[in-house]
Amino acid sequence: MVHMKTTSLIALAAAVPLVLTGCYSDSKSAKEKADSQAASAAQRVYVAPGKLDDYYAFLSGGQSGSVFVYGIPSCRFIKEIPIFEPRAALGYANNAGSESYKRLRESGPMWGDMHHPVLSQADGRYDGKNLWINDKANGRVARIALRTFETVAIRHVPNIQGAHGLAAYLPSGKYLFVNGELEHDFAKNGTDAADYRSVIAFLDAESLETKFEVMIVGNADIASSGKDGRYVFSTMYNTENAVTSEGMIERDRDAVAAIDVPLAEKALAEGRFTKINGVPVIKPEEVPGVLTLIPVPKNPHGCNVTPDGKYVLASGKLSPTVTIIDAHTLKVAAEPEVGLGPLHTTFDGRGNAYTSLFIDSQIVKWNIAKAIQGDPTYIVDRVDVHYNVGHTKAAGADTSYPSGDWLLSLNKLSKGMFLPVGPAMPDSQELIDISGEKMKVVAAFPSLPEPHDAVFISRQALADKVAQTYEISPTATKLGEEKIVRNGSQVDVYMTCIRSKFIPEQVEVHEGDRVNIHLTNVETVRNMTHGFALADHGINIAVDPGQTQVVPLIAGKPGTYWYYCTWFCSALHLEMRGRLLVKPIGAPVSDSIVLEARPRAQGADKKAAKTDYE
Ligand code: K7E
Ligand code: CUA
Ligand code: CA
Repeated sequence: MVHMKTTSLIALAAAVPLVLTGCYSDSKSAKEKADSQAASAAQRVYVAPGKLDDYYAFLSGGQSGSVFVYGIPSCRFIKEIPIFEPRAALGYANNAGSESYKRLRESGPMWGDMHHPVLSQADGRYDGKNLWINDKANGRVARIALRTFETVAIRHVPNIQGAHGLAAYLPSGKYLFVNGELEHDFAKNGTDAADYRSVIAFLDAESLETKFEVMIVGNADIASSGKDGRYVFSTMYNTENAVTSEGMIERDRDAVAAIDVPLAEKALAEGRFTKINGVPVIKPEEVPGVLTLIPVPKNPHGCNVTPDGKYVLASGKLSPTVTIIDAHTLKVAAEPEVGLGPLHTTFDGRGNAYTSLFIDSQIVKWNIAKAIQGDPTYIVDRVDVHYNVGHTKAAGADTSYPSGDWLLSLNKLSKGMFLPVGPAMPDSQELIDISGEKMKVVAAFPSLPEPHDAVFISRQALADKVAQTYEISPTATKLGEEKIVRNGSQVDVYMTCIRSKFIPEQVEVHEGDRVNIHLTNVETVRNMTHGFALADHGINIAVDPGQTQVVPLIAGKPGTYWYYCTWFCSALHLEMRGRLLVKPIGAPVSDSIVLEARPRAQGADKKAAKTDYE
């Protein structure tokens, strides 16, 4: 298919000069047509400065370890939410001993590979409360509270390798479930691969504590929940339980796994499980019916339940088909051919499915009901994307009410889209207008590596949910109550900041002291984030209005170390700084908070303090 496209492009290119020389007015009208198409596409995505986008899309950042927030339709990059990697600019996990550092460090390494962002729902719609994401590399799941757009929980999931597919159990949302894509060596003998098993882990959606797991032979890849509280689904591409890529494609059919969640809960209550590493693990051979394997063609990938909850769709990957499975009876309803390399499927709420075709580099739109009825006209449209699309996601497609206007194509390669910027090129994402019968690619934008999946929330669903300032904690330092508390070599500095001053502007400590800076930003207006960087100590934090952050540090060699604000907050931003005065051990230190504007050098006459510039 890729080859065919190239050939037809060459044919097209060869035909162009003929058209140009043959008929000037025709070519002019063709150019006008192209211009007007470009103008209308540009208009569709144009959001004037100061105007708001209709959607905020959360793109999983892949191995960048953070989630990228983009405005849709403008494709403007709005914010990064760091999760599995430190980000100094946001004061996230970059200072050893800080809260965010500890949370990340205690759960695993300081990086992650994030694939599947999931938004919390209530009554079939996004409720604007939580965003969850997996870390495939290190078996973790994180929760971001949308009230602050900050990571509030990270947990390691026991008994799992390659925490991959992630979804919320619907409609209650009480669990998140995450799939073990890489088979786990439970016996810990490193050799008997035939004994490897995977689990699908069910986590408390708030605390992320693992409540129970269901063991499977083979692996679990992508996840999706039924909508009525009975089954959750996972695709499995390695039912062979093989350890080589050839072995993993031996069978013509692999499976979609359906887990009966109420039955699993019953088994738990009856004690029919084995505790492994502190987690109750249900073995399907001991609880008949808890796991049903539905055969589907060769190494399926995407797993997507339709908005009405009637069907679960398994995208064929190595088979040019999508298998439509009845989500209640678990019977295969149809297996329409859609194109080469189907990976993921998404929905517009009008009965159409949109499947990404990795090999064809296309999004194909097809009608689900027609495919089930065997109506040969089920393919509605195809559109080329650039290039090699992985996930595709339409606005609201995971809810019961997709909005059917925009679709993102998350492409793996950008060949030819941008001037080479080194051998490593950016990924390319494309925005497609799906409001009409035909799809229209209207914009493309690069991103950091490498978003897999995305999820959109409408502006309205977020608008009144996000805090503009933190509520000042009752224990936070108040303006005028700043102090320095010493306990041997432990020094706690209770500091405030407000435009354009830190209080105190001078802190005296001894070399090697363990210093905690408890910094409260006492601003009460939005936008007024201040930073605190300490020269030559590797320290930088960001403190939002109303927020208190604690930064531990070890005082260095005797001398003067300036701390300064790193967020450009006011005309006196550069003057917003103070000194950490490190004294030799045993030297007297002062706890004074307020300084004279121009301190006089002790016992020195005026001349001695003069500089060449005075
Ligand atoms: Cu298809 Cu990890 Cu969602 Cu990537 S997975 S594309
Ligand atoms: Cu505070 Cu700059
Ligand atoms: Ca297989």
